[in-house]
Amino acid sequence: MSRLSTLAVVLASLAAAGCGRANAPRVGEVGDAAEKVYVAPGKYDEFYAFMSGGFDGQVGVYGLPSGRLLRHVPVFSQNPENGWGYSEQTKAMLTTSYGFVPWDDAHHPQLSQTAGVPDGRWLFINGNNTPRIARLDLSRFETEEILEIPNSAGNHSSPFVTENNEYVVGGTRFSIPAPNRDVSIEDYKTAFDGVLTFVRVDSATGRMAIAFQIRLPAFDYDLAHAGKGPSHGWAFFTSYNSEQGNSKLEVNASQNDKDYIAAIDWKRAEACLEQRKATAVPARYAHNRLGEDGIARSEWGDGVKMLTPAACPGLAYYLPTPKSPHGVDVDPTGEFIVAGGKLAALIPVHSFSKMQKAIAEKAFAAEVKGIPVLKYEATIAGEVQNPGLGPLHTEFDGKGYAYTSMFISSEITKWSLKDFKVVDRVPTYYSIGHLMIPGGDSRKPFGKYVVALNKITKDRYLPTGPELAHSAQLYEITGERMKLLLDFPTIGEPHYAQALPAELIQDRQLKMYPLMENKDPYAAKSEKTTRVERKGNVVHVVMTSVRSHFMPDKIEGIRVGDSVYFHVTNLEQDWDVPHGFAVLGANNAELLMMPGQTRTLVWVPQRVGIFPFYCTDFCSALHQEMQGYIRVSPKGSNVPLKWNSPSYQTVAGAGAGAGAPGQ
Ligand code: K7E
Ligand code: CUA
Repeated sequence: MSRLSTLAVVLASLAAAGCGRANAPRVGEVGDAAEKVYVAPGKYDEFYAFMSGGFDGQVGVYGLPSGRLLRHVPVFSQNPENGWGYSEQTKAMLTTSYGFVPWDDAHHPQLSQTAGVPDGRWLFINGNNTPRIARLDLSRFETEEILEIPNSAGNHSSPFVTENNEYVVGGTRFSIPAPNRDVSIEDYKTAFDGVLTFVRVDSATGRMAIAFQIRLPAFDYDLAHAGKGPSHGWAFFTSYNSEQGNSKLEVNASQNDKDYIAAIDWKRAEACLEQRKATAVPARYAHNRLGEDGIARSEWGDGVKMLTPAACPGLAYYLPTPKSPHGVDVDPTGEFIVAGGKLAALIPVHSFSKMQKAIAEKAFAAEVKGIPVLKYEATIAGEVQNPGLGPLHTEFDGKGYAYTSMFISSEITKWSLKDFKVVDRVPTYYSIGHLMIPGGDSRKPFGKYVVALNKITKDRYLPTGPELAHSAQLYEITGERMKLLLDFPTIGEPHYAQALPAELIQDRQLKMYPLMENKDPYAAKSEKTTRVERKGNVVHVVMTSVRSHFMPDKIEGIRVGDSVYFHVTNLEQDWDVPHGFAVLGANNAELLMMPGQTRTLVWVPQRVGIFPFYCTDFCSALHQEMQGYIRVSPKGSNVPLKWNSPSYQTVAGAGAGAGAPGQ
């Protein structure tokens, strides 16, 4: 594109983006928009939207079209709301080969799919800084499994799923030596690797396992999407820094006119694995799962199978793609592979069928470390001209249109998959990153809305000091023109998001944990089995909670320096009746127990005295009465262990004639 026309695009898009106030809807439109997002009291939203929390490491669940926050589900970060990562049962979920990591950065929620359509079973999301993939169960809105990804640094191109969750993928954004070792950064080109990861998902249980990795040249593997329909069996990863710079990437990685999309034939990979073409590479990685007893445990992986394109020809091809591409998105038919060339002033669209033909005809322009580079003209289906500036991500409405977020010119551009012509543009406030249409990366998008997930908020809400709530915007896409309906704030920085119709999951929600099936070894299924046990300086308090008391609620004989484990079981078998537990001087937060569930908190009393504990969740009219006392005596004291629950006489009082304290 000539300089002049680039300038014209810049000016046009600046005019389009303009200032928020000038683009506020007119009076007549306000009522119309309000009606479209209004969910009357007692009514439900039409869609669940799952938004990454970005640097907060969690998942925000919102209703659409209202934009109401329904839940904040903890994944990669400790969460004080429900003790995630603090309670003894959940701590192991945050175990990694680097130890306990209580905070990560999460970018891309991905709904599990059946036949290429979201099925509402699981949600996967990537841990970026400490490379991991998590799986959430959507009947409980709980993280069930977290798998660490070795040989990776910045698991950003992740965890995009194949049509039937055969795989969720990972890709390293920052190439590093694999296995990692002590080398000079100057040896980047020879000693560093760009490793992609394919993780198998068990179709019955969702359980993940690393199937294989692929060693590619040391570029930055940025985003991914799997093929579908005719392109099922392939996965596409964008890369930038094909210059292989190792510092000042801002300049050094922006030299080449084109970088690459890596097209991976994973069926070919499976064949090569079977032919034993992979080498075993040692790698230590954590695999954390919540067991049937609700307790998280870590297992350790000790190696991976590594494939290389040299040992497995036909495994990988590079598609030249202008200008440091970011997103890569496959349209619902599986034919078009759309890249977001973030520094380009056009949107390149590759054709899967042309790619197949180019491979068959060996239309290669070059080879990079054994990987054929296909000719740009041989795979390109078309370029969307003048879409705005800074294309990042594309979603589809299933009606023949694509919607691309334009970061620099701050807008969404709608274009036709028929002729790659722009048909509509609408400003976003401001600097849109990802965008999301319910089911918009699947074979059958649900359509109706597009949500802009913006990077900058500026003047959209009441100011709240230096940090402003992030800004999501909901647009209607049922007509020819996109129409802004609603701004709503989000928690953390949403990168990607996914949504699906509420009816796919709303009737499958777990309402309580069946108490009689509670397998926690310290569960008390009735007040009769509550007790306090001392083993050296470890004390187990096996306790129950029910409206509106704890059992026991009076404990003596605890000593300074003891490790006191409070195992609190919630005896309720009613929906939506959690109890909380907090004790004065506890250094690791509180507990929140769902009905039928046991959670455990460790408390090490540091001083003598009387320490109250209480329920933190307003559960009944007598919630304020839901409290108790613990007496802490000096180290070495001989104050006997006493508690006021039915077991006291039989367990501790045998022969001593001691009653429970002050029954
Ligand atoms: Cu574009 Cu991390 Cu998906 Cu953010 S990434 S915008
Ligand atoms: Cu239990 Cu408040």
